Amino acid sequence: MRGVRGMLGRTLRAEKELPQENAMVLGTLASIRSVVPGFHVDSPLGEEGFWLTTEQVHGFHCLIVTAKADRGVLYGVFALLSRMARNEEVVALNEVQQPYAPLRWVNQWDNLDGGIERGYGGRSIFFEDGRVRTDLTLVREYARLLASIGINGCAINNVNANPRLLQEDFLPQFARIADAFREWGIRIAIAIDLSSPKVIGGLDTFDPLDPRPIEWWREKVDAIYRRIPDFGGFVVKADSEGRPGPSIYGRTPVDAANVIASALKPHGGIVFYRAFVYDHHLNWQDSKSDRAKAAYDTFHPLDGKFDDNVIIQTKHGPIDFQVREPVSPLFGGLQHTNVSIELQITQEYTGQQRHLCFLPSMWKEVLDFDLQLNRNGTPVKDVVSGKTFRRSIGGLVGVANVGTDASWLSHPLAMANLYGFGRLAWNPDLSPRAIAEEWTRLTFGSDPAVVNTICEMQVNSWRVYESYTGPLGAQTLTDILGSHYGPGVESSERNGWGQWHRADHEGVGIDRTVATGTGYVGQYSLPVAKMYESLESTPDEQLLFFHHVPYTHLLRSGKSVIQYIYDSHYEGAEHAAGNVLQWKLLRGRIDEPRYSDVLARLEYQAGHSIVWRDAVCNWFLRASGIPDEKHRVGNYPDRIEAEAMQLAGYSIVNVVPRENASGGKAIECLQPRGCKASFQFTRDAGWYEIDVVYFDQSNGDSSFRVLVCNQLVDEWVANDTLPATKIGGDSSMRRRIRGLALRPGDEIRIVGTPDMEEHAPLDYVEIHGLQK
Ligand code: GCV
Repeated sequence: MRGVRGMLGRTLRAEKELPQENAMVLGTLASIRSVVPGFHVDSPLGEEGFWLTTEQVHGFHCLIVTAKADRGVLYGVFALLSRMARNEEVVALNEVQQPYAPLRWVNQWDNLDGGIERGYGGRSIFFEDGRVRTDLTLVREYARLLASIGINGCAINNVNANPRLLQEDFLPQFARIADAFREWGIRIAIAIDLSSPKVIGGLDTFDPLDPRPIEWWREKVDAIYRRIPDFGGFVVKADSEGRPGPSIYGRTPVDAANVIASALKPHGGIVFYRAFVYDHHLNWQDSKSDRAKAAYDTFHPLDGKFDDNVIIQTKHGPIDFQVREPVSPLFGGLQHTNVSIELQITQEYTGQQRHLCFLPSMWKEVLDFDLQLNRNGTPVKDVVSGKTFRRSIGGLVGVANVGTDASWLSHPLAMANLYGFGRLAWNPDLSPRAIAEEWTRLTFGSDPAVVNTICEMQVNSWRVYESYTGPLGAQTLTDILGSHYGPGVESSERNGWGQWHRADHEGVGIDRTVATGTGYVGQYSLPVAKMYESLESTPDEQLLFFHHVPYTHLLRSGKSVIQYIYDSHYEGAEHAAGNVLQWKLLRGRIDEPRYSDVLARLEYQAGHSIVWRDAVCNWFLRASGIPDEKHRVGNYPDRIEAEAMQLAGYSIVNVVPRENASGGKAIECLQPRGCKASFQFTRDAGWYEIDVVYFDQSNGDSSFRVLVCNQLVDEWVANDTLPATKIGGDSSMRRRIRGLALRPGDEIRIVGTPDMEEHAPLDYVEIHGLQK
């Protein structure tokens, strides 16, 4: 009713009996059979599948949505509404759909204080000030949204769980969330801290084999089910990144998971035990130590020992949601255990919803990857859905991290990732393009120019992002010790969190072969291992993940690795700039608020891709000593460095790492009343655009004014909320001043006024001539 009213502005009449006129008939098979004797389905319907059909009933044309159970009817109704919204035929329907995977869950990493770990779409919709929110309107909206894409479960809190969540007073609060979700066929789960029996239970141990914690978990779980009879279960992050776990007592994940599983079992609950277990104090000097091996090394020996209501939830790659990783070998290493694949919808390492990065393109490759475990072909999608090894449960889990932001994930185009996750969990055989097209039509309407432009931008965007942040399998070359956002090539080396690229003066990449490297390759099935063991058969896009090669190594294209690194960064940045132009062609075809919002984000991305390009290329130029054949890297003829300007009040600072500012330096103003940086324009008279590259930290709102020959041409306040409290690649920003008539000798002056910890920092100015 609500969907039709929202789309067509018509209010349908709801009746419990069949009317004597044309109608839409919604109901389970049993209820429809009771009013339409002889009604039967041609193909069998699973528990959550549905059938959309049309029939003459008592001489009237009826559109029937039916399923074995209510949840299937709900999914059928959403499928029908989706067709209507996309202007598709609904008159002569005959369509049966079944979900591919039984578990189609999202996880939220929400904290009790209302923050969201790795969340970029505002505050938590579930929690504020240490409690569940009083107003759960957004939770109900979210539940509806999730149901519309076939999601059937949601874990509502951060896997870095607060033990307080299991205290008595939280139960009634969770019950309210569960009530809101239940209406839409979604079960809730909570992430738990394994030390809870000790931290909040008053016991002196949480040893999973001690009878007291065992009893504690049983009582806790029983209490939860008294309040929430359809409670889904627990998500467990243990022995990972400092979280307590069974290893403290010399116990294994099996010991811990099975204790909790047996408490949940009588109620039908599940334990999602995460395979993201690794040592973050690795000895980086040991060339054999390799974080990528950790999950397989820990869990493969335990295969077959987990209870049947335990699921091992494994990130899609062996590291951590990088822009490109190979598929985790653990999917092949657990043949007698339930598994689920964890995908990340929130764009932690893929641009944090400030960069466009359509992830279904990546997920589709992951799900289709053939692990070659038998001769029939064993794509990841079949392993995780339980089909390959005939497991009764299994599925896909997406870390969504939506927030209170009006568009849930902040970037209006990022919602295509949440949509795409749901659609792939339902049907992994959909193409990324089909998903992008469905989403665009549902979100922006069916204007072909709009649909084509947005689809094209979406389906290319993952590879574009990869091309300027981590090509050839180098993973995201970001600051892995901090924000996971801007460039930070050096940060992933020489520390215990794992090595990303082991680049030195001679070459780049990690040798993970069995013959000479870390041995990681040996965790795959023989045919897959054979492919990755050899340099020749490893796909170029994964090359540096598996092999250490000289910079001069030639790729299949005949290009050297170092030249590819340079070219791909330049091409990526050009593509990002091209997206701005493409988007501008849609002006007037999209409502103004969304048009402007997306435009501003694409412009920002185009600027930030230059920051990435320059940081990574200069880092590799310095490491390799091999110049760019096209003379771009390190040569910026249109650029005037801030440190080379005439400074009044401003002082020059060295930026660390040096690649994160042009020339390794920037200027800062410590004078409360402001500072000036100026230079003379020396080129021919004409029309120009000026890019002012400055830094916008989150700990102050500096202001800037730009004057040409004493005439104010632009002014702004640096008040964005980038993830940075210092000068660097995270905080770098670009302000474009268009259409300026400049003459030789003109003085261009920037006046910066600091605010709090942000000292009106400037990096450089770039001047672009406009064609006459
Ligand atoms: C919730 C990465 C993220 C962490 C996250 C962790 C995990 O390391 O940076 O924020 O913690 O993965 O998945 O547990």
